[in-house]
Formats: sequence, structure tokens, C-alpha cells
Amino acid sequence: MTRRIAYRTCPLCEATCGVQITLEDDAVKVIRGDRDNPFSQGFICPKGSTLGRLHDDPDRIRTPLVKRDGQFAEASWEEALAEIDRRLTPLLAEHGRDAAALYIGNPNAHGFHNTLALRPFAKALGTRNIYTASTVDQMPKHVSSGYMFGHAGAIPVPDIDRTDYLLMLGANPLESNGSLATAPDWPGRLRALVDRGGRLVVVDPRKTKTAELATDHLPIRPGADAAWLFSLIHVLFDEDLVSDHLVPVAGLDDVRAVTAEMSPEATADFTRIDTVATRRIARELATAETACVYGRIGTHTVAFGTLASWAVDVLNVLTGNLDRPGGAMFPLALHQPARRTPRAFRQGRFRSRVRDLPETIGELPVATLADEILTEGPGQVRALFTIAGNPALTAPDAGRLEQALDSLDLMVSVDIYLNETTRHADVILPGRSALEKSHYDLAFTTLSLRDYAMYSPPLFFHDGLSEFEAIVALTGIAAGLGSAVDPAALAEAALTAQVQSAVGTTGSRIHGRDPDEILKELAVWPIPERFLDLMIRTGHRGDGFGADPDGMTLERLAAAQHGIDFGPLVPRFEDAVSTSSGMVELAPAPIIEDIPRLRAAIEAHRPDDVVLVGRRELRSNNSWLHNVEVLVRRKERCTLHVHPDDAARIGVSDGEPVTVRSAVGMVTAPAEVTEAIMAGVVSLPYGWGHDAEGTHLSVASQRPGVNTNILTDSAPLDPLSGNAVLNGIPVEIAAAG
Ligand SMILES: Nc1nc2c(c(=O)[nH]1)N[C@H]1C(S)=C(S)[C@@H](COP(=O)(O)OP(=O)(O)OC[C@H]3O[C@@H](n4cnc5c(=O)[nH]c(N)nc54)[C@H](O)[C@@H]3O)O[C@H]1N2
Ligand SMILES: Nc1nc2c(c(=O)[nH]1)N[C@H]1C(S)=C(S)[C@@H](COP(=O)(O)OP(=O)(O)OC[C@H]3O[C@@H](n4cnc5c(=O)[nH]c(N)nc54)[C@H](O)[C@@H]3O)O[C@H]1N2
Ligand code: SF4
Ligand SMILES: [Mo]
Repeated sequence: MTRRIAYRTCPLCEATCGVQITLEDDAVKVIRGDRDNPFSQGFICPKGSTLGRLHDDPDRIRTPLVKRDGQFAEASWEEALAEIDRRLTPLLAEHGRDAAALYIGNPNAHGFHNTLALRPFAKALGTRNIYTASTVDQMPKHVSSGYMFGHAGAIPVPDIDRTDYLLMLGANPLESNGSLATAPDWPGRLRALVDRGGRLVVVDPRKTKTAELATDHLPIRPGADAAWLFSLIHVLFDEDLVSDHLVPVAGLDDVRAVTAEMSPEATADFTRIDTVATRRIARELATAETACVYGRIGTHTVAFGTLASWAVDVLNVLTGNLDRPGGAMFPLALHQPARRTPRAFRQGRFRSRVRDLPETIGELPVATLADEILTEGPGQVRALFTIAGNPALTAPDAGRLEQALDSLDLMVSVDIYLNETTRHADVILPGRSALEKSHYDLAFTTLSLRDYAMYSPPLFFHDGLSEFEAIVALTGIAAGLGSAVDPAALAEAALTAQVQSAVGTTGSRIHGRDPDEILKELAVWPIPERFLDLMIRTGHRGDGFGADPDGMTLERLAAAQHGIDFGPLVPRFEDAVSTSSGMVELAPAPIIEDIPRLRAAIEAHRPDDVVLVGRRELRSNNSWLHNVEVLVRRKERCTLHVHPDDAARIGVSDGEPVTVRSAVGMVTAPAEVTEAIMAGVVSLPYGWGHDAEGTHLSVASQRPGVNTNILTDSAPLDPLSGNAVLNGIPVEIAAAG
């Protein structure tokens, strides 16, 4: 028996834990937290230990599948790619580039292969119809950051390890392990905050596990966070609590003016948070030694998502906590250059065809994808690519979206499962298991609570194209080069172009160098790694290809098999804030102009009917980990949380079925009667509903649960970001049967 041990990053969620994998005869035996990983120090959650099971899952797609007469059959790569070319190329010639759409799902962000390959693919498709999971997730943060700090990617993260006071809204990191704030072991980090005498205030309509650990829990009416945050800002001005130590800002008086009418008294009926608590929290935030405000899913996937996201960072600024240890800080990843080129953040460079919605960072709202497919006329979407995405379960009004998927002329998916979305495809190209890919976190290192990086090589090899090569092959087809083009040659040409551009760019660390010399140094790596090595070596810690012999290279990173911790975050205002004024823009016009909408909602507010919110649990990951037996075998998790008063009113007790009806759909789920939710609010977890015909999920289909996105409506949006409204959905509940 041969035994080996490998160290990797778990790619499943944003926490980026280090794992130690023991293999015997090339089979995964045990996965543990890597105690020598400087960032995660041995922490792992139940999902991380299942990477071997995912790899071995007999249901996982390993060869291309082509649908013939309604049935999927295995095909060679040549056949599958030729089929795509045969159908796509004439379709684009006849109907134009916008007839193709691309949907990019969440797992693409958890690595570097797909992230690198997808941008050229989108470009080659040449369509306006680019959709990603961002518009059912964090787009409000990109928009507020774009306007306030000059760049959609300038997202400050809460420095939870050093703060004295953390105000957290709409996040439950004890289950989710954190988001837009990358760190392993949120449970340990938050406990440490409380243990050192710090305060953790959780604002959530549910008493979550995070709320249980908190020093304060404030239940809030779903969708009301923006109004409450405005009241906190109001109190800072009203009680003269704005810090004397502000970073350079513009628009302070405007902020005072727009929050003048938003006193705690004016918003309390709307938020259901009493005025005494609101004033107290504002004072505590202002007077804590260090403090930070952090909002996530519950503040973003709502009708006032961008206003809430903006208000979070206004509070960080006004309390003097932006860009300082213990406050909200700007990370800088190993592969990034120190400074961003100033460029005005703009939206609406093009608009969607049917609903006239503006693009943001090159994307249209996924809430309108079904409209674009189902509405006839020039520019109608007829072909769709889904890459590692499951919008049939994750996008709003999923019932209508599934109808739309059914009506396409061509659908191509790159995925590891035949699931609710990919069953609609004509061709499925296999994605690869996490253990078959090398790993570096391009996205989450830019959101990390410490300056940390890790590279891990693949553990296993496979036949056929890698996932990177598959997307490059699709790029070749989209570019009109046919299906026989060599992906490696295409990627090499792209790399050469990138190096040539860098040596010609003033300010680049390889400006003026000989491109051949650079390419030769990169050539020791496989193709996707060459792009990564180029970024690392021209990044802020890079060796600049010899300019700084002590600088970082991919080789040096790879040699550190537990990853490298370069230390805590450091203040970097001047490099991070790239507005043309060089200041934080506190009062960007588009944001100020959206405030009357909030005021109107507060005024029009009447006591609610019942509203629905979502939730996540530790043993799930969005829509796709329910096929792993050990993660689903315990008690039923897709239940409707109902407050005892509501349960009594509709006459159901624990475990009995409840129908939940919204403006667009209806589902039935068993009640879980619990005090851990506000009266008038019910909650369903998301990512379930695995009983669709034509899928191949032998474990998940045994405990299907219901799809909560049958209930969410694609019509209401956060207008500033195009983000879907997935929380605070008006519903009617009744005992079933
Ligand atoms: N109601 C409601 N809806 C929500 C949310 C909510 O809170 N409530 N949350 C939203 C959020 S935050 C997100 S991020 C989105 C997620 O939305 P999506 O990205 O659409 O959904 P995922 O469940 O992440 O789907 C991942 C897909 O990728 C496949 N996959 C997994 N790993 C790989 C791989 O390595 N390669 C390939 N090619 N495929 C792979 C899986 O089989 C699955 O089909 O959902 C959003 N939708
Ligand atoms: N185990 C697990 N981990 C995950 C995922 C997963 O599916 N499972 N998904 C990953 C992804 S893609 C993401 S984006 C992150 C998300 O990570 P989080 O943002 O932590 O997401 P949730 O756990 O859904 O927590 C959202 C909380 O918001 C509350 N909420 C709902 N509406 C409102 C509201 O209007 N106001 C307030 N204040 N709160 C509200 C809900 O009750 C819920 O507790 O998690 C990631 N990690
Ligand atoms: S917390 Fe996230 S990164 Fe860590 S082991 Fe669990 S799923 Fe993996
Ligand atoms: Mo997400």
C-alpha cells in the first residue's frame, strides 16, 4: 500500500480552509483540517471532509453528454464540441451575437481556472446577455463600492480579529462561514471577540446560531435594514457623534441632510426596532475603541440592497473606522498590483432588451434572463451557456425560468451533475472535481481578513479536456474558429498577447522588458498557472521577473505547502480608494436619488402580512451538496420555520405540512415551529427541490425538499444594482390539505 499526504485549500465556501488529505493507493482515506495552515489552523467544517466523496460520487459527470431524441448519451469530446459548433455558429450568423447568453455560477469564483477562462469566452461570444450569480447575491456591494471608493472591487472587510465592536446584519457565519469577508473559523473568531470583552450585535429576523453567540440580537423586519442604518447615521449627526478622525470624504453635509428625517422614531414602526436600542447602538458604535459594520445576504438580496450597503460603509466612515485596524479594511491580494488605475465607476453602458435594465460591471440582472429568452423579437436569447450554475434552483421565479430553459434552441452546460438546470441542456461538458484541479483563490484573496495565499497542485488526473480547456474550446467555437481548434494553442496566444500588452504598459512592473524572456520563464508551468504566475510576479509582492530577487513567484508560493500568511491587513487608503477626487464619495448622485423610494416605502408601510426569508445550514452549499450522503442523512432540513403564534393561527403543529403561496408560485413544506423566528416571518432554506424529472442525483432525489425560488418574484429588483429580491417575500401560509 502506498500512502501519501497532500495539503489543499477547500474550495467549497469562501472561508478557504486548509485541508490535509491522506490517500492510500490513490484513494482518499481521510480529510482533516490542516493544523499547520497558518490561516485556518486546523479548522474545518463537515463539508470540507467530503471532497473525496464528491470526487468519487458515481453520479458525477465524467464524459461529455449529448442529448439525442430527448435522451442523454455519452459522446467523445470531438463529437460534443462539433455538435455545439454545428448548432451555435449558424444560429449566431442568423440572429446576431445577442442571441447567445452566458450564465456564470458561483463555483467559478472558487478557483482560478474558470475565472481566467471565462472572461475571454464572454468576449468571444460578444453578447450583452451576460448573467452571473452576483445579481442574486452581492451586486449591491459592488455598486456602493464603485460609487463610494471608485471601484466595484474595493470592498472593505470587517477586521473581526482586532475589533472591539462588530455590528452584523443579515449574515449567519456560524452556518455560512462568512461571505465577502474571507476567514476560516468564524465561530472561533467571533467567540474570541466576545471573550476579549468585545461586543457582537446581530441584526436578523431569526435567532440564528450567530445570534445566540452574540452579546445582542435585534430582530428586524425583513427588508428594513436600510431604514434602520439610516437612523443610526441620523443619531451620529443628531448627537454630535461623528468622528473627528475621518478619512478624506466628500458629501458629508448631503448625508446629514438625507438622514435628517430618518430619526429612530420615524423608522421604528417600519423596522420594528425600538428607538432606545437604535440610539444605544449608534452611541456604542461611535464610542467603541474600534468598531465595524458588516452586512451580507439579508441586507443585499432585498429591495433596498444598495442603500443598505452604502449605509454600512457610511457608518464605517463616520465612526472613524474605515481603513484602520479593528475597523473595515481593504485587503490586497498577492496577485494584485498595489494601486488601481483611477477610472470612473459607471453603470448602464448598455441595457437589457425587454425590461430596459442597466448593466453593472458588464452584467445584466439574472432576474430578467427568462424575459430575454421568452420574449420574441430581434435580440431574443435562443442559445444559453451555463457554466457551473444552477439557476433553475437559484434564480427568482424559477418556475418561469425552467419554462424558458425548455424553449431554447440550444443549451450547453459545463457542470459536474445532471441536475435541475443541466437536464435542459443539449450538450453537457464535464466540469472537474476539486481534487482534479490546481487551486489558488483569485477572488477570495481579495476579500481576505488576513494577507494570506496558498497554491495547491491537482491530486488526480483525468482523461479528456480539463475544465479550463473546455471553456477555451467553447471560446474557439464562439470566435468562429470551429471545434477542432487546439485549446492549448489558443490559450498560449492569449497569454502572449497579455505579456505583450504588459511590457508595453507604463506602470506595469515589466514595462519595457522583452516579452519572449518573460514567456520563457512562465513556460515551466501548465497553461492556466502561467497566467497566475504572471499576475503574482507583476503583483505588489512579486519578483517583477528578477527586478526584486526576494519577491514572490508562483514557485515560491507552491513550495509553501500549507500556504503563506503575510500578516494582518494594513491601512492603504490612497491605493484602495480610486475615485477621481481621491476622497470617499459619501453622497453619490445615483444613491441619493434612490432615497425617496425608501422614504415612500416607510410611509406606505402597513402592518405586514406574512413574509418569507431564506436561510443556509452548515451542511449545505447553495444547491449542489445534497447528493453527498453524509451531509443529508440526518433529520429533514428543508422545513418551514414558523413562529408559534403563526402556527397556532393557521392551526398547524410541528411537522405538519404548510402551503406557502406567493404572487408567482406555491410550495408545500413541513412546519418547524420555533421561537427562533419573528412572528409574521417564515423561513425556508434555499437550494432544495431535487425531485425534477430527468436529473441524475440518486442521493439528493431521495430527500428532495422544495425549491424556495418557486416563490420569489423576478419583477421587484433593487433598481441600483439589478439585484433580485429574495428576502421579505409576501406570502400566505395555510395548513395543507
Ligand atoms: N432564494 C434564494 N436564492 C438564492 C440565494 C438565497 O440566499 N436565497 N443565494 C444566492 C447566492 S448567494 C448565490 S451565490 C447563488 C448561487 O447560484 P448558482 O451559482 O446558480 O448555484 P450553485 O448552487 O452554486 O450551482 C453550482 C452549479 O455548479 C456545479 N458545480 C459544482 N462544482 C463545479 C465545478 O467545479 N465545475 C463545474 N463546471 N460545475 C460545478 C453544480 O453541480 C451546480 O450545478 O444563488 C442565489 N440564490
Ligand atoms: N453552509 C453553507 N455555507 C455557505 C453557503 C451555503 O449555501 N451553505 N453559501 C455560500 C454563499 S454563495 C454565500 S453568498 C454566503 C452567504 O453567507 P451569509 O450572508 O452569512 O448568508 P445566510 O446564512 O443566508 O445568512 C443570511 C441571514 O440573513 C437573514 N435575513 C433575511 N432577510 C433579512 C433582512 O431583511 N434583514 C436582515 N438583517 N437579515 C435578514 C436570514 O435570516 C439569515 O440568517 O454563504 C456561503 N457559505
Ligand atoms: S468552512 Fe468552507 S472552506 Fe472551510 S471546510 Fe467548510 S466548506 Fe470548506
Ligand atoms: Mo453567494
